Amino acid sequence: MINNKVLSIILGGGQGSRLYPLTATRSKPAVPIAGKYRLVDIPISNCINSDIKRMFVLTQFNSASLNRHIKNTYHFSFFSSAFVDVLAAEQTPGNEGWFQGTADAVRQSMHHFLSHDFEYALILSGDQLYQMDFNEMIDAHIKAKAKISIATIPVNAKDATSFGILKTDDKNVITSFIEKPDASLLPEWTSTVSPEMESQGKNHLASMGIYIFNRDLLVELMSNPDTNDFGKEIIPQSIAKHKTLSYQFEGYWTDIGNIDSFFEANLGLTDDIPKFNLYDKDQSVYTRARILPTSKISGTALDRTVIAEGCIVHAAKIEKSVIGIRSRIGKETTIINTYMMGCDSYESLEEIESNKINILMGIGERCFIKNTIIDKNIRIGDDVRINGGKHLENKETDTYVIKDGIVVIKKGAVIPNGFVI
Ligand code: ADQ
Repeated sequence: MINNKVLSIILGGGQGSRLYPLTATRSKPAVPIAGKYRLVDIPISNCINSDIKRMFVLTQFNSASLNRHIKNTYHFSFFSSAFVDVLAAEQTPGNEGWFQGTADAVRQSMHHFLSHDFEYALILSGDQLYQMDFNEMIDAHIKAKAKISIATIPVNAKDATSFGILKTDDKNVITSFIEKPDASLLPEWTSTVSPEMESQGKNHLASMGIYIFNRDLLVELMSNPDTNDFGKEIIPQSIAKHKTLSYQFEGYWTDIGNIDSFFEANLGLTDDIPKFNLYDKDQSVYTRARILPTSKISGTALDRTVIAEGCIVHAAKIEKSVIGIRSRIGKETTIINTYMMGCDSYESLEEIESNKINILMGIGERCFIKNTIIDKNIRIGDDVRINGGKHLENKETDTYVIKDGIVVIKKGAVIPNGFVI
């Protein structure tokens, strides 16, 4: 079995603020997605489904919610060598703290990896939505006697400028690579793709930021302290010296590293046939088993809506929305195009009585909420109107942020009765 020779390294996020304010008080891997999961569950589940069970998650800071989630979710047998370990940037006499980039994150954590027996390092991004059997990629890597492999996917010209773009020879060996090329350069960076991809205008081959490195080569490359990033430095500098294979992936894959793509990917789960299939028994997505009661819904017209466990819903209408665990939604409220993350706990009657805020956790009565992400543990009063959309300008207040027309209500925010956005 080859997968016991693989160690997985999940890049959990830099200092970047592309998912702010969702990352204001938690590290990126802990951001809740799809009503009941966390971002980190995606790469971890792909590893488990591929029988790769030794994983490190590299993160800038050790958030309590990430540690709690990993500790409460991934229990492996006492006799198994499987583990998921979170490694946060450490301040040591030799460095000031933060990882300076993806390669620096791996470099600073090398001493943790090297105490394990492995031949191949599988490096994964922490902010992508996809289901992939890594064994096929590992097999292709070994068969080609490659030193590095990169998972690749055809993309159109509009997307190509956000990715590493590459060209290969007829044996899928990468011959040239450019990180996030300027649009004017794209005509020189096309590849031969399948007729189906060609018909969709997807004739640029993009790196998915998923890499396999042979252990010895990774050790060698990480000994150069001048390179901090895989896409900008390590990959472009390596392809001429070390055989680098392109492993073309055919399935659904999307980057969810910013508010806009995160919002779209979550709402995409409400499609009749979602591109990301949470109902596939062979590709389960794992998360914490919370032992919550079923959801209780009264008098609500539901359309293309996903509702997690433990909710109490009296809304008038919910359309194209994802409603997360333990959400409470009051009477005559309408919710459209919205991702509500839910709550970490229920309020007890004593808590409600002693609560001076006077607004219950969840969403009150007669509210209208559209094009909004509602972070965890919020209190939205009665008669609140939040109408997100392109007509709104980017803005930040104590309780919400508007980014490209999407309103994001901050974690734990209290929105008073009658408030309008
Ligand atoms: P980007 O996604 O722009 O491009 P980057 O921001 O470096 O690259 O992020 C890659 C992954 O590493 C993400 O999951 C991110 O959260 C994480 N990460 C970033 N900095 C980190 C740090 N300092 N510590 C820990 N984790 C960190 C990359 C490649 C492109 C490729 C795209 C595909 O550079 O070539 O096309 O991924 O999405």
